[in-house]
Amino acid sequence: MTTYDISKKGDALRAASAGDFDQLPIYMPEMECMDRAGIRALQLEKLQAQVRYAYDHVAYYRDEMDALGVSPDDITSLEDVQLLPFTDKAALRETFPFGMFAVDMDEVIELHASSGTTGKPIVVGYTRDDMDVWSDCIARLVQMAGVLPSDRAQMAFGYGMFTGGFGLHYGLQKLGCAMIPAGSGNTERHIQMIEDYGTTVLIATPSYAMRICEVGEQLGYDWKRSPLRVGLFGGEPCPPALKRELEERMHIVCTDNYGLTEVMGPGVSGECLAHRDQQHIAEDHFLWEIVDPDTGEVLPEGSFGELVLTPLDKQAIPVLRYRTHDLTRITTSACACGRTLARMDKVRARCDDMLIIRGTNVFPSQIEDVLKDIEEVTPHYHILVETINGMDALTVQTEIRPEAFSDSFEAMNAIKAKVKAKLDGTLLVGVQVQLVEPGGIERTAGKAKHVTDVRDKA
Ligand code: DLL
Repeated sequence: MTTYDISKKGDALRAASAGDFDQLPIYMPEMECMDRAGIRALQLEKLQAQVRYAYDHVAYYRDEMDALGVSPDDITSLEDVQLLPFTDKAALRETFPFGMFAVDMDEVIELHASSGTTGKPIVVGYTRDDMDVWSDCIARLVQMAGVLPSDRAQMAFGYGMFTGGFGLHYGLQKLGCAMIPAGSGNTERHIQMIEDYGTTVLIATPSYAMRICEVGEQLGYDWKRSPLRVGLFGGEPCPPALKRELEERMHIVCTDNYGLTEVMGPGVSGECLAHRDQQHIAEDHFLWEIVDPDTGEVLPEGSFGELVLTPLDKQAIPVLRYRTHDLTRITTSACACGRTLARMDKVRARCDDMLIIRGTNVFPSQIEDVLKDIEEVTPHYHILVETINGMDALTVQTEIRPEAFSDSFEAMNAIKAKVKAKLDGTLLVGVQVQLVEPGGIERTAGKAKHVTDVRDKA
């Protein structure tokens, strides 16, 4: 067996592709590699305590459970979670700001809020124990990517109410990394800091990481010789083609990590280097279910549907059966990395981001998948939905790659026709295509906004 020095650029990936997983660290092997029966027993014990805690401390849950005629004593198996009410965003909004809190504010040591753009935000709180659990969950997922205590980690998430910044910060620091709290924005400064401080780990949304990559290339920065070796991404879908491109162009290993404010923030699940399109769920802290997004009916393991999460040891805000709206499927089969924790497929779509165009369902991820196979365009795109002559009109703006860009009208028209034919064929609805010059699609320092829907609502 070859020995790898995984603090060296590329060695974690080389070890993983050679199947030498015992050379990659596991932060909490006693939890992450526990046998399935042990995980289920631990989950049941925690679920019973958490349901009792929510019932005793949150009036909202007491009322909901009383109305359903369910008592905490009815939870005698993991399947009994199905007796409990669902929780959705509306419940957290209606009780804004602290109506769902189970503890006195004196016990809360930090607040965060969702990144919602409309209406009231959702505010969540954490006790000291909640923060400890959160940091442990993060330390685990960063080690899945091969991050070590000796790493220097540069934060490109914002440090505001968004859970991404501080969440990753505390977890990386708990592992022992040197944190470089650069924050979001000022892309050129990020590149300078990577070089000056010998940054080895970058934390960002994948779309902002691509921006950092491009700006570095424009400045003549040599990513191959850069100290950077790991990218920790999350906060938005990371299409496989985008991840591959970032790994190749920046010469780093990237993992994509999932979470949401309402149940904790980042740290719910993270990608290991064995299954690059899935993420291990921190099952000792989250009970998962997959339900039919329309009926709420619980689906068997392996089915594709909406992820529902019940955090198992939240103190400040216990949340029962949270409807994430994220679509995925879950498996508990063995993983080559050695972890026994269930794996969820990467979230590519939400049930509420489906567009209905002249009666046909269209997901932005379908458009992404078509564009990724067209070599003349970049992964950057934007979708505009309007009402024209009383009808839905869908325009896909896609950015041409510098090497494919020319001032020949015919050449550009041929690319446009190719993109349109592929999109029409997949989406089964007529699409307008607009080719945009390289760099023409707006880049943001946070989550990318892919859709503008300005249809008449009448
Ligand atoms: O985005 C938490 C987070 C921050 C996760 C940083 C990972 C890294 P919210 O702002 O509440 O929380 O948004 C949560 O974003 O329901 C998903 O729809 C989406 N999302 C988050 N991470 C991923 C991911 C944070 N890796 C919502 N892949 C979730 C796909 C993601 N979607």
